Amino acid sequence: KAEDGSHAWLRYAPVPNPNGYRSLPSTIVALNSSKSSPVYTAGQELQKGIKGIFGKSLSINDTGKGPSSVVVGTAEAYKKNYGEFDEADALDEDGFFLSIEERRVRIIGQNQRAALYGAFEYLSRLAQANFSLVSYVSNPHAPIRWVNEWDNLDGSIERGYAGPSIFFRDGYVMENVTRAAEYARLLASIRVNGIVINNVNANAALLNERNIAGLGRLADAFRPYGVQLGISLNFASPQDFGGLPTFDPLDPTVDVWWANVTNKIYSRVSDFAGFLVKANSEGQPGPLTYNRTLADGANMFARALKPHGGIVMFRAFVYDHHLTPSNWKNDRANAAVEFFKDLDGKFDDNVVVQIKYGPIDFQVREPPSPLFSALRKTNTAIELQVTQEYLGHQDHLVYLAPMWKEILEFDLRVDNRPSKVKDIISSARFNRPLGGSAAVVNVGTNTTWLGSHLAMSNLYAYGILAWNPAAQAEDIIRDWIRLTFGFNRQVLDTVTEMSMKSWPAYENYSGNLGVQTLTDILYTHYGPNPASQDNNGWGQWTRADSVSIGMDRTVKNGTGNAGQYPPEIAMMFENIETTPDNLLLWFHHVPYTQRLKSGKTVIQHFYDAHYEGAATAQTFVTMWESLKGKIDEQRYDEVLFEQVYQAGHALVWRDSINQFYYNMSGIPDQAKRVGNH
Ligand code: GCW
Repeated sequence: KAEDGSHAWLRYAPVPNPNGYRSLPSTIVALNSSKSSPVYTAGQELQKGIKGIFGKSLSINDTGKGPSSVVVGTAEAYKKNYGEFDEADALDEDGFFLSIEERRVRIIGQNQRAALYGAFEYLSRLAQANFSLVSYVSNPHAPIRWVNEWDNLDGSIERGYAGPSIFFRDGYVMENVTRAAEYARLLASIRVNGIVINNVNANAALLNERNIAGLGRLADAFRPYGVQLGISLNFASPQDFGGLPTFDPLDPTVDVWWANVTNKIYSRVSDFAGFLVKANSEGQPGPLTYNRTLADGANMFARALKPHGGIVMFRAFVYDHHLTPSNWKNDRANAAVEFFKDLDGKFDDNVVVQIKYGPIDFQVREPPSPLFSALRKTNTAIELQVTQEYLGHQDHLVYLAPMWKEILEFDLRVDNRPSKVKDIISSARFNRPLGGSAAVVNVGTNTTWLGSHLAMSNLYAYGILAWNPAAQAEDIIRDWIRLTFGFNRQVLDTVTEMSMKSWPAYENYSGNLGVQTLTDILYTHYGPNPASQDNNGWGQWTRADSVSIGMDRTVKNGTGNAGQYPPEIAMMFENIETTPDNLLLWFHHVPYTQRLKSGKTVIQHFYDAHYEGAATAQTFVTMWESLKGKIDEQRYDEVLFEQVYQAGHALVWRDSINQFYYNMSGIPDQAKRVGNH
């Protein structure tokens, strides 16, 4: 039967051998749930899921001691009805206890949304025909697990590849919030607890009366799923929208203005999550306009939010996009540390500095941002992208969990001690009260949410990793495939193989050795355009000339960026011999004839990698074709279309990049594929 992808991984398709599950409970007990509470939602979801998976209709009660029931509720409600339970003390905020016994299932959340997370977890097991009896507590790695949407009020989406906004149209929040609610449901199932609904290049008109009423509607749609609403703000709003003569963060009238706006939002959205702010970046206004610090700017919002319990996500993506390339020492990668390091400890407790995973901008390969190691007395969160801005716009299959894992597991060795990025963004390393992750997702009205069926594995993986960064990329994709495409073994193995090969393939046919993606950076961020990197103010330079390539980020001779890392890491990146090949050109400027650890020269590696990556992309087509008849026709055809396109575009990538560097260097390809032979 045709499937359009709108249910994503929440299809609740029938399992092949339901008899494997001997003791399906006969009722659902959703404890003390009022309509629109997440526990109520959990009850509905269990009912729907069990109906879909087993074809069995269960009734829902809100209290009960039935002998064979699925009980879902908060710890508090559970205790009231059934008495103490041992695991109660082990529950952190948003954590849940799941116990599956022969004739009883208990799903107990530390709070309402946690109970819903537990219900989704139980259903995910059932939907994967995993009927084992288990009992465990699952707690989140960090409290902030948000998504960011770069939706504009006119309904367009910056760097969105799945059609127009599901939140806005013609300047206003949409009347119909059905799809927004469906999105919140998807997010709750992967334990995302906040959505910032508008573009960080923010339009202050979001703060008008009609839109604030609209925010209320959206928050009402999200609330049953335990997802909180947040918004991006334009720093100049007091002036541009409020009519004040200034937006100076230290001007008391500005403070009062923000407090009023914030109060107004909270009077409509009592559980409002907070603000996301892009300031002094790419032409956006900010505190630096008034010679105030970035901390002054962030704390202004923090003060307004504090009485309500809200938080400020303040982006670290602050840099000068008019850098002069002729200065060898200029380096955009240095900006975040330069702007923020002296402010460590100066941010209010409800400010979180949101840091892109790498020092530049969502490239196919970057080291972790050094800022993670420089802020020890500041809450931090990592910013990832599900939307494939530089990674093929969802026209290319690029499963991102392996890339995110490399960053999250990277040990920055702060004070020569274990300091993995994942432990810095949680409280583990610096004992900060807040922290976590945000991912730019940019879903749109396309039925597949992201414009491609396979791209949804990235959204799924994001949620799983935000909850538990120790999860393995391959385990995540296998769960996702079973939930998305069912139980066929060949489908499982084939889509796993394609996915696991996809990021390395994309890296191979785009930018290698840490030189960056080599896509067009001036307009589309799509397709090969190595020439666009250099000789402009954006600072995504490769510094390629006829003999050499790469950014010299050493302390001894370059921009000093390597020295922004803690000593052990700085030393590793300072020296060519100890820099991993895949970041060689990120940190070093070398001749094309430089030998890699593999023994190949840089230029020969470019040529070979491009052939290899493009060849891998061709195999995705045949691999997918081998699944014909094993997947519903609609999704089979739609994915095939994408894979054929990717295969072709990979060849365009291969030949453009190889020809470009052949022309630049004049060095022939040893295998005689590149150039005029
Ligand atoms: O990567 C760049 C994008 C911009 C984006 C900016 C940011 C929303 O090209 O479109 O602006 O990053 O992250 O703020």
